[in-house]
Amino acid sequence: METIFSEQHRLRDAKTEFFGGELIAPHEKPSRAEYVLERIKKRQLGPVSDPQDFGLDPIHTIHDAGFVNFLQTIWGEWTTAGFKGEAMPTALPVRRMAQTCPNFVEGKLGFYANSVETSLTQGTWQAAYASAQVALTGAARLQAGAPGVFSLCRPPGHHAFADSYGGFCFLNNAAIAAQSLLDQGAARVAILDVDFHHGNGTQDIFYNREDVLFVSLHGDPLETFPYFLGHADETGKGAGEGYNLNIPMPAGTPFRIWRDALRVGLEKVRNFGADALIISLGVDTFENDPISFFKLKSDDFLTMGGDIAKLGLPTQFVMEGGYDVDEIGVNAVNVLEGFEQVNA
Ligand code: SP5
Ligand code: ZN
Repeated sequence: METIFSEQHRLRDAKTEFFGGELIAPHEKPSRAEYVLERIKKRQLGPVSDPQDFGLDPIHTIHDAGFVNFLQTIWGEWTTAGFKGEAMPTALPVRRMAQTCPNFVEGKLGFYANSVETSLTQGTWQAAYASAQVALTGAARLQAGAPGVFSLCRPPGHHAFADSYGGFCFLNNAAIAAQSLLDQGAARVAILDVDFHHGNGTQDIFYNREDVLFVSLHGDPLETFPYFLGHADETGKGAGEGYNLNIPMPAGTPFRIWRDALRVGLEKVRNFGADALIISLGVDTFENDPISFFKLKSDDFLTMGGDIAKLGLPTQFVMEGGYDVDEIGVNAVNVLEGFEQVNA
C-alpha cells in the first residue's frame, strides 16, 4: 500500500497542552508520525510519496472562510499582542452568550475553539495545510483506482468542525478527503471512525447529509473527551436522518466487544452502498494509551484491518490519534497489513 506523507508535519511542534490544570508537553507531537513512518519502512509496506498541492479551494468546501483566515493569521496577532506563551483562549461563547466573533485575538480564540487543551503556535497552519493535502492526495489515489491508500496525516483532523478547532485538530482531513471524492464523481462515501474519541467534527460537518455516512466507535462521551457529542441517539438530521451511527462503549472495553461493534458499523457501511470508504484511523484504543480507556492489543489491529478489507471497498486510511508513541507505529501499520493480507 502506498503512503502519502509530508515532512511539513514537523511545523506543528507545540510546547504546551493544557491538561489537569497544568501546561504539559503535548501528547500530539512530531515523533508520532516518525514512529509510524519508521514502521512502514521496516515492514516494507510500500512506497512513501509527497502530497500534491491542491490549494485552498478543497479546504473551503468543508471549512468556513472566517475560520480558515483565523488559522492563517492568529499566531501573528498573538505575538503582536505581546503574549508570551502559546495561543489559547480564556473565554468561550457558551450557552446564552452572543455568538459574534470579537476583534481581539484572545476573543477570536474562544470563538473558534471547541476545546482548550490545544494551543496554537507558529507553524500550526502550515502543518495543518500540509496534512489536508496529504488527505487530498490519498483521495486522488482512490479516484485513480487504488484499492487502498494510507494518508499519514499529522496533525489529526476529526475534532475539527467547519468553524472550530480542538482536540489536537485544525482542519478535518477525513471530511476534506470525502468531499473531494464526491466532487470527483463518487455518489456516496462512508467514513468509519475507529479512533478512541468520538469524531465530533466529522459528525457535525455531515450531520444533515445523505451522501456521507458517518459511523464512529468510541469511548462513551459521558466519561471521556469530547464529552458533548457522540451519543447513540445522534442519528442525523433532515435529509441526513439515519446516516449517522454512534457506538459509544464503556471503560475497559476489550477487542472482543469492540469487534462486535465494528461488525455493526461495517454492516451499516455495506447497506449504505458506499463507493469509497474512509477510515479515521486512531490507534488510541490501544491498552497502554495514556489518555484512553479501551483494551485493544497490538495483534487486534491486524484483525481490525482484515475485517475492514472484507467489505471490498476502495479504502483510504487517514491517520488520527494514538499516543503511546512506542507502539503507535506497530499498531497503525498492523491495521494496514491486516487490510492488505485480505486484499492480496
Ligand atoms: C485526535 C485525538 O485523539 N484527539 C484527542 C484529544 C484529547 N484531548 C483531551 C484529553 C483529555 C484527557 N483526559 C485524560 C484523563 C486520563 N485519565
Ligand atoms: Zn483520539
